[in-house]
Amino acid sequence: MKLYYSPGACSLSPHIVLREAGQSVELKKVDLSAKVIDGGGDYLQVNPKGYVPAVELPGGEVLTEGAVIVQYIADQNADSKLAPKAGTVERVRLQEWLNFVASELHKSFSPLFSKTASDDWKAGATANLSKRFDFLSAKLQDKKYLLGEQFTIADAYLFTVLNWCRGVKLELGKWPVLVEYHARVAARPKVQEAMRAEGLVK
Ligand SMILES: N[C@@H](CCC(=O)N[C@@H](CS)C(=O)NCC(=O)O)C(=O)O
Repeated sequence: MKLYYSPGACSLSPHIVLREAGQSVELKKVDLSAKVIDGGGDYLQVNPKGYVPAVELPGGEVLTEGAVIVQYIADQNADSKLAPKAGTVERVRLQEWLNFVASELHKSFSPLFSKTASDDWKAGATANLSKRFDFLSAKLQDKKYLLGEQFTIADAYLFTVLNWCRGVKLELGKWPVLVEYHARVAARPKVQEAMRAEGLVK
């Protein structure tokens, strides 16, 4: 599979999932400002929405939307147990988490990265994220991963967005449970491998 990515962006989540699933991955770096693929090519031809992630399947079909891509990879690699079986309540619990990360966390970070967002907007986004982190912290209090003992695709996504706290000066240290969780996921060999391949760690 080809993965269109930008270092450290939300595309890190499917990148981690591909490696956790034992899939080979061909990385295609995208310049998100110019919408140009490293080595040449118009990224808008791949994903007209202009954002990462996108994956190109061996047959040429392109999938977009991170929370959906990771479910496809997990289902194609069921033995890796990265998602409960489709149609079960456990799967819906996983989708609850994926949707929470996408709509309540991921997009709340956007103004914090923006050069044009007002200070008020940024303060509102930080307050919103803090409220969500309180909830998450309570949920993860006595759990290794979001669904319990088993690492899933929702953890790959949550880890990816928690990683952004440092860059936007949102002090994760206020939530020691989340600091521990982040470190636990970071320590996974496949997570390290993905981060290294994106140039995020040595
Ligand atoms: N709805 C998309 C959003 C993806 C997204 O926000 N990607 C960001 C990086 S984290 C991006 O590529 N932004 C550049 C742009 O929108 O031009 C998803 O969930 O996959």
